[in-house]
Amino acid sequence: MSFTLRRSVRRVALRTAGWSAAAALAALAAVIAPSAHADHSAASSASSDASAPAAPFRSHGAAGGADVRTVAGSAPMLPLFARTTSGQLRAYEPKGTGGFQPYADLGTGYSTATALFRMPLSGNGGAQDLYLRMNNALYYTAERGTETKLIGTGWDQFNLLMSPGNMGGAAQPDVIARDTAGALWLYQGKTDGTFLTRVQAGTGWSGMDVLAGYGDYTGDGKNDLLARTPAGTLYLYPGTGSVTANAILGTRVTVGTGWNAYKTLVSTGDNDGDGKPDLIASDSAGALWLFKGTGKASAPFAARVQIGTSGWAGFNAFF
Ligand SMILES: [Ca+2]
Ligand SMILES: [Ca+2]
Repeated sequence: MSFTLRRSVRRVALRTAGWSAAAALAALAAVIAPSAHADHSAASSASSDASAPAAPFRSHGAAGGADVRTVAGSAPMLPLFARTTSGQLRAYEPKGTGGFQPYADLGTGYSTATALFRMPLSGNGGAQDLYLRMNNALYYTAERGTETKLIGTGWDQFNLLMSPGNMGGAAQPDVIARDTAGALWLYQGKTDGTFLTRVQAGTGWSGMDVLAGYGDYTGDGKNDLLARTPAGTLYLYPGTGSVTANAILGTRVTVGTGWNAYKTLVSTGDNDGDGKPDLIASDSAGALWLFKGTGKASAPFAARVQIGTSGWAGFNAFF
C-alpha cells in the first residue's frame, strides 16, 4: 500500500479542527474515572508543558507547509502518538524523511487509560482509530466517526497490548496481547473496530518487557514482531503470514543487546520514507532515535540516527 504525505497533512488539519475521539474519550474518562477531572484543569496549561519536546520542533503553522510527495514501498508511514504525564494525547506526523513534525493536540483526559494503541481501520484503512483500556474494559473510537464503543471487558488480563499491523488473514491490522500467564494472543481486527475470535500466538512470553514493530522487517512481505527482555536483548520474531494457533511467529532472531538503554521502543511503520519499517526509541535523557529498517533478518536495523533532542522522556506512552 502506498501512503501519501498529502493524506497525512490533511489528517493534521482534521485533528487540529477537533478530533471526535478526543472529545468522546475525554467525556468517557470523566464519567468512568472521577480522577480524570484533574487532568482537564491541568490541560489548560498543556501548551507550556515543561515536558514538551524542544527544538527542532517548529510551530504548528509549519505543518501544512511540508513537502507533499508519495512515499514508495509497502510500509505505511504513521504518526507517532504520545501521552504526556498530564494525560494529553498528541499526534506527531512524520516529516517524511525521518523525524516528526510539530504535534497536533488530540485532547486531554487520557491519564486513566491503562493501555492505548491505534489501528488504521476506518476510512478504508486511512484513518488512525484509537483503542483505550480503562479498568478491564476496552473502548474503540474511529478517527472519522463520532462513536466510542465498548469492545469488551476482561482486557485487564493483559499486561502488554499493541498492534503490529496485519499479521495475516484479512486485510485489517491486528492486535497482539500478552496475558499475565505469559501467553501471547492475536486479535484480528475488523473494519468496525471489533475483533475475530482470538488465536494463541505462543506461550512463555513473560520474560519480555516491550513488544514493538509495525511492518515487515525481514523483506519477505510478512509483518514481524519485535520483543525486548529487561536485560536488553532485542529479538525479532518473523511473521509467517499464518493466523493458525501457535504458527503465527517463526523462530526468533537476536537483533542485539543493550536495548535496555532505551525507555521506550515503538514503531510507526516507515518513518524515513524508504518504504521499509523502522524502529523508534526514546532514552531516559529525553532524546529520540530512529533505527532505520534494512529489510534483512540478519541485521534488521541500521545504526541509529537522532531525530529528537530533548523532552521525549516526558511521555508515559508511545504508540
Ligand atoms: Ca517479515
Ligand atoms: Ca524506513
